[in-house]
Amino acid sequence: MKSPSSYRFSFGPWNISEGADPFGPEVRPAYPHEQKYALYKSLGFEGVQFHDDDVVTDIDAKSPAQIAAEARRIKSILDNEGLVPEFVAPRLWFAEQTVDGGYTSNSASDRQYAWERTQKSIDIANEIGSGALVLWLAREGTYIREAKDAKLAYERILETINRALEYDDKIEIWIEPKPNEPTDQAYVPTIGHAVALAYASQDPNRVKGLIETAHAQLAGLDPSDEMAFALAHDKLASVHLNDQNGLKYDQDKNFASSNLRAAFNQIRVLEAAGYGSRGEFIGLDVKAMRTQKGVPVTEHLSNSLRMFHHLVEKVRSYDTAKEAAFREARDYEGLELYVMEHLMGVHQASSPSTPNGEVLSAAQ
Ligand code: GLO
Ligand code: MG
Repeated sequence: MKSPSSYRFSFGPWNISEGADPFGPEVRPAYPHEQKYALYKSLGFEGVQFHDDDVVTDIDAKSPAQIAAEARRIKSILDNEGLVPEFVAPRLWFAEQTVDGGYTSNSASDRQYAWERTQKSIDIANEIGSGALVLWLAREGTYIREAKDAKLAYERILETINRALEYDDKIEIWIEPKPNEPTDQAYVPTIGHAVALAYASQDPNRVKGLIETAHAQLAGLDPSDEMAFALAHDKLASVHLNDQNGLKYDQDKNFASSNLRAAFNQIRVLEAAGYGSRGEFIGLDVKAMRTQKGVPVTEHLSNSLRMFHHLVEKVRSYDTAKEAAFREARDYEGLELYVMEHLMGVHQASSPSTPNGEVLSAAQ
């Protein structure tokens, strides 16, 4: 088993934010973008998740040569800080041309813009030394079903994936599914959809998924089962651990803060599958509370990481022989009590019982 320190952690610069929400302005002055890199190591992170324009600002106004030069400059900052870029994601939800989506827009020129941003993102990934393109398909969906031809939209998404695989014969494409927000209904809402696209693509080995806890919860699904599905197909390229309190806007709460047991189960599934042993990152995608004072606010990152480490310990001290005995006896009441008391740090007396109520010795 790996020690907790052998996990590698990443977050994106957007996770250090100014605290604006749709109901009010920034509550903290912006922390200069390029000074954020210096915070990573001391917070316990080594990977940087990037949007294309986190690397190259004002990307639409720049030539390919300017984009490459700017990307190389950021790469040298990363090298100096001892950081690695985890992925680059085209930010296809900000520009005027992506108001109605990128790859699935009804406008041919907007689709062309989305493709060009995708090419630029792959070029940037190559310059900074990342082998992965993340597609969070933010606006690839509809607010009303009649707005787009959904079958055509799915065909267009697959066509774009194939185009990207052809454009670069090494890049991996990691799809980050999310069921809603900013659209009412997003295409590719779950990891099942993403894995289906991977298998349908020209090079299934290079198309994988990135599962965010909150996105699975927003789809009404259990994040650990979603992770298990991807792992069973060897398609879990990365995770965005965070949390979510019920079905509402995407909250990006601190990992384990709302659903402790679900968080335990995510780590239980990741650990059992040896996730991370091929260098996969544990990514966080957490937002600071708007109420938090200070500049920059980073407690949400360090606290989430701390909870991750605590839960790794909980997974490693979890008695799997006991679990097996409870399963054998089909005593899931007993198993649940064991799990709950284990998480609470309560001394456990519970053991599986036979249908007659006798305590099974194997589990004692
Ligand atoms: C939003 C997503 C977003 C992505 C990021 C990388 O809900 O989680 O934060 O992770 O854009 O693609
Ligand atoms: Mg995310």
